[in-house]
Formats: sequence, structure tokens, C-alpha cells
Amino acid sequence: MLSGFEINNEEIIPVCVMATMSSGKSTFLNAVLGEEILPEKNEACTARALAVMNKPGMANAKAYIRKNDGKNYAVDISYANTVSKINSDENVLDVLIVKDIHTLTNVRRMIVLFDTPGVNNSGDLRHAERTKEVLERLEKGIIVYLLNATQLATNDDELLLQMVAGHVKKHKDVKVIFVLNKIDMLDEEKESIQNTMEDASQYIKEHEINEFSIFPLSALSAKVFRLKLNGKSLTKAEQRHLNQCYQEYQDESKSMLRFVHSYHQTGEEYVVNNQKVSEYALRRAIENTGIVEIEKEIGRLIMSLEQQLPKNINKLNEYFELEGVYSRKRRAKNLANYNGKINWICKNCKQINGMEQICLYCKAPNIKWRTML
Ligand SMILES: Nc1nc2c(ncn2[C@@H]2O[C@H](COP(=O)(O)OP(=O)(O)OP(=O)(O)O)[C@@H](O)[C@H]2O)c(=O)[nH]1
Ligand SMILES: [Mg+2]
Repeated sequence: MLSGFEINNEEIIPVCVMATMSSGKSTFLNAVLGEEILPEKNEACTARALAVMNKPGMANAKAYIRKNDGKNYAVDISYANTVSKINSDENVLDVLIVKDIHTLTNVRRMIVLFDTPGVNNSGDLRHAERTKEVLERLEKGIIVYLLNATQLATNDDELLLQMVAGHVKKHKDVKVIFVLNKIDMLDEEKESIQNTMEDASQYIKEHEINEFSIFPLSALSAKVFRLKLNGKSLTKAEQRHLNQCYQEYQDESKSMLRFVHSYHQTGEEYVVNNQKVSEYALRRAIENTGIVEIEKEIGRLIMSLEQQLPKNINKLNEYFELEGVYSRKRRAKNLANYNGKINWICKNCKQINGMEQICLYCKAPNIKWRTML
């Protein structure tokens, strides 16, 4: 899956996030990453599979790209929107972002998260092809399948779920987790979370997947809380969402943990202080003591002792630094980016666009420009 970067499948544990268009895949992954790295918006957005590898100790996220000139480059992604620009550059074949993902722990092999383009059969068919390619290469790993709680069982979803169910049936070492996303958008007076969970489970079972776990989630809320916690800046809309939903999550009745199976293992009731308390309430109390975080940390440290780095991981540091192509520094001419043929440059933003005649970024017409190599 990362052979373009000389990393073998046996050296990584892929976690592929799949769903139809705009179900919140990139938002979910940004919530896990704790910062907004992957492009997200309310229209077809992710154009290719974007890989994010968990490399502990990597202070700043860095991107490595493979272009259709057959070469690999390193790109500084600290400028806003750089990953969006890489995502829409037709000359880029593969993208690998390397980052320390604090919420995940590698065991022996490094975890690589894959953000896939949303399947939308009335839109860009290449998105479905790219998602299919990811699936075909996935022989061992995890699929996180997002269902959009506001639009269950659409035709697009039906086709994707069939494809995933077929793959999981053939590959014992591919496990699937279902996430029912956008739960905050349900009007609970009209459709309860419980009923929506049951409908979703029924829908999954109809595809002959019988053993699975399903987790309700608001990826957007999780993301804005994490951005806040990590001191990242929020857009006005994200700030509005944070202000709106924070109070709700303070209320235990909104806790999604109520619906998580592991919180209801026995369904038993306990008596504390002469009052009946549920298993869920007791587990939440345990979480609030902080012990769970300590246990996770012990687990993380044990795992880090077990970790094995891919053989060629240090080769990434040898890639030529591709400066200024996707960021504000892009006007600086970096001859390594051009192949000496006639190129097209945007009249408006001066972006060099390879053979594209319309600017990939600002969509203005390009003019011809020949490099002096
Ligand atoms: N209310 C709400 N909105 C969400 C949630 N998750 C994602 N969104 C919004 O849904 C829109 C699409 O989100 P993305 O993360 O770009 O979705 P995607 O699945 O990556 O989209 P593609 O890559 O284009 O297929 C954005 O406007 C998000 O803010 C959620 O849990 N609740
Ligand atoms: Mg996306």
C-alpha cells in the first residue's frame, strides 16, 4: 500500500477509513490526529487515498509525495491548506504524511491511517476506483466503515458496503469496525439514537456481516474538543459548534458511551450509598478517577518497547525538499520541480501547473511557460 515509498505491507498495520462522500472520514481522522491535517468540506473533497503514519517522536507532521516524474519529494505542511493542494494536484501519485499520533499506539508494526475518497457514483468515478484499489491491496488490517446517521442505506452506501463485505469475507485478517457518524444531527425527538443504531445494525446484517461492533459518534464534536485541548485555532463555524455542543456533552445523558457494548457487559445494577447505579454509571466513575488513562499509558509504553521500524523509514529523510510548490513560498522557482518541457503557469496566482491548462488551485486559465533547465 506504500510500496511507492519502499515500505512493505508486512511492516505496517493499515487502518482504512471508508464511507460514501461527505460522511465525515477526514473529520474523524483529524479528530484522531488532534489537528486539522486532512482536507474536509461539505462537497466531494478527498481526491486520493492519503496515508498518515504514526511515528512516535516526530514533533511536526511532514508529507512525502511521489510525483508522476517518478521521483519522491518531502514537503513542509506547516502552511495552511498545503495538504489540500497536494490532494488536488493531478501530478501527485501517492501521499504519505508522517506524524506522532498521540492517541494511537503502534505494536511491532507502525499504524498507517488511510483517508480514502468518498464513493459517489453520480460524481467523480475515479474516487470509487481509488477506494477499490485501496481495498484490493488490503490483506491484513482494519477498516473503519463510517455510516452517515442522517442518510443510512443510500444507493452509494449499499454498493460500498457490498464491496467491503465481500472483501472482509475473503480476508480473515481484515477486521471491520462500524461508526455511526453525525449522531449530533439526529433530531432525537423524531429518531432516537437507539433506533438509528438498530436500523444501522440491521442494514449491516443484511450484508451477511454478523460479528461486528458499532459505535455512535459525532466526529465534528470530537474534533473541535481535541483542537481546543491541543491549543489549535478553530474557524468561526468550529467555534460555534464547540460553544453549542460543549454543554450537551457535560450532560451524561448525551454520552455516547451509553451505547457502547463494552460498557454494558453484564447489564448488572449495583448499590452504592443505598441507591441503584448502572454498570455504565460505575464504569464512568472509574474513568473519572483517571485510572483508565494510566492503564492506557502503561500499555502505550509496553507497546513502544515492542515496536519495529520499517527497514526503509530513514530513506524518507533523504528525499529532496520540495519547497514552495504548495505553500506561500511557492513563487520561489524550484527547478527540481520541473522537467524542462513546456509547462503551464497560472497568470493569476503564478502556480506552476505542469501540463494542466486550467490552474489547479485558483481555476484561472494558465499561460505557457518554459523552464530553463
Ligand atoms: N454535524 C456534523 N457534521 C459533520 C460530522 N462529521 C463531519 N461533518 C461535516 O461533514 C462535512 C464533510 O466532512 P468530511 O470530513 O470532509 O467528509 P469526508 O467523508 O472526508 O468527505 P469526502 O472526502 O469528500 O468523501 C464537513 O462539513 C464536516 O464538518 C459530524 O459528526 N457532525
Ligand atoms: Mg475526506
